[in-house]
This record gives sequence, C-alpha cells and structure tokens, in this order.
Amino acid sequence: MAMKLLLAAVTITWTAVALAEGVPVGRELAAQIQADIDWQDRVSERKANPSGEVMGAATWDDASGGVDGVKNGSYGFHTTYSENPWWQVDLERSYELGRVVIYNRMDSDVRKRAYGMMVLVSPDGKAWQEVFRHTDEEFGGVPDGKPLVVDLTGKGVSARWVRCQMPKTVSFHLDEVEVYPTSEPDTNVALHKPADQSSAGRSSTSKGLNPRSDELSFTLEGTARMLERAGGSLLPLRDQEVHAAAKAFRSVPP
Ligand SMILES: [Ca+2]
Repeated sequence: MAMKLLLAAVTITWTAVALAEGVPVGRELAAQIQADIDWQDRVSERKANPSGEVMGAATWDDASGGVDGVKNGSYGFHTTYSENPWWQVDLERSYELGRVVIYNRMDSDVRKRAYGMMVLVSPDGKAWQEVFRHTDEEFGGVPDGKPLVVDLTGKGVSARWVRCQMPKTVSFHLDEVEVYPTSEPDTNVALHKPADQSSAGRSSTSKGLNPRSDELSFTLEGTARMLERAGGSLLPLRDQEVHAAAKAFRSVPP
C-alpha cells in the first residue's frame, strides 16, 4: 500500500513537472517506476533473507520496532533463526554514550535467547568495536522492571551506530533498546531513529513506517540510473530534468 501511494505521489508530481518542463510521461513511465519498485523489493528480500523464509516485513521495517517507544514485554523486532543475528540503530550523529538500556522479551519463556548478547558500536556503520558482553545473569524488561543496563559512563565510548548482536545461532528479538548520551542523560537518542537488522522472517512485522535506509529509498534519479543500466531508452531525460523532477518529488509532504 505504501509503495502504491508513493507511486501515485511520484506519478502526480512527475506529471506536474513534466507539464512545466515539457517532458513526455505516461503509462509506460509509470510502469517502469513500478517495475523499479518491484525490483528493489525483490533484491532487498533476497539480501535480507538468505534462508528463503517468508518475510513478514523488510528488515528495516521490523527493526524499527526496537526504537518505536513501545515497551510492552513482547518483541519489538524478530530476526530469523540464524548465525550471529544482529540489530542496530543509527543515532544520526555521534554521541559520547552513557547508558544503553535493553528491554528483553518477556511474553514467553524465551528470554534466555538474548543472554550472551554483545553490544558493539561504530562511527561509520562498518567498523565495529565490542564494548559490552552479557554473561548468563538474568535480565528482564518492562514486566519485572529489570532491563539490562549497559553503563558506559566514563569509558570514553563515542559512536553513531549501536548494535546488539548474538554470538550464537538463535532467533534474536528484543522489546526495545534505549541509548542515553552523557550530554543528555535523560534523553533516549535512539527513539525513532533508523534501525536495521540482519534478517527478517515470518515473525517479523511491519511497523507502518516509510523506508529510511539508503538501500530502500526511492528517487527518480535512482530510477533513471537503473533504467540506464538496464539499457532502457524510455527515459530520454537530461540530467537537469531528472534533478528537477527528483527535487519536486522530495518537496511533496509525507
Ligand atoms: Ca518497541
């Protein structure tokens, strides 16, 4: 549904731009844009889900449940049963980290799946440093008021990305992850930030948000490049026309 609305917005905006700029558009272009969306969906599914298990949602979509502010003792995200599964959040800028507070799933007897979890941080989303590793002591979440509190205060840990990862083969799920920087110890800077995870499966669910990762973002520039690579000639657009159309598209209110 979101993609259809997106397509409608693109088509309408493109048509408006086309009228102003004199660019020919029509059903053929709309079909190509839809093909682009379908292609991106297929590629992201294959990449995210090597096991072939049916996905309930895209990885970024399910992962957003770990930072949606909903803490109810159930799972906010849920990977497939896989080797070293991970979940991460992009804080969108670097912070000196004070605390990472992790709420476990408590709605069935699976809380031990998260035991042994590692917390890693990264300045760029590529190079990771382990800053914490849980041992076997119990930790809970909302129902018992005993989330795992990873205290990094005074350890000089600065990062933009925070990742939770399991060092074993397991289904990985948590209720919520909160990140508090030393500069604002009462502000959860992870709330509603872009998240992602290693895989999504039948237990993954859509949280109804718009795509936020670069991989899934949709632009007319991207479509034009994709058609060019595919050898298509349906878009005889000059760079400036593509740029103008993309700029107009981005100005459409969400
Ligand atoms: Ca949540």
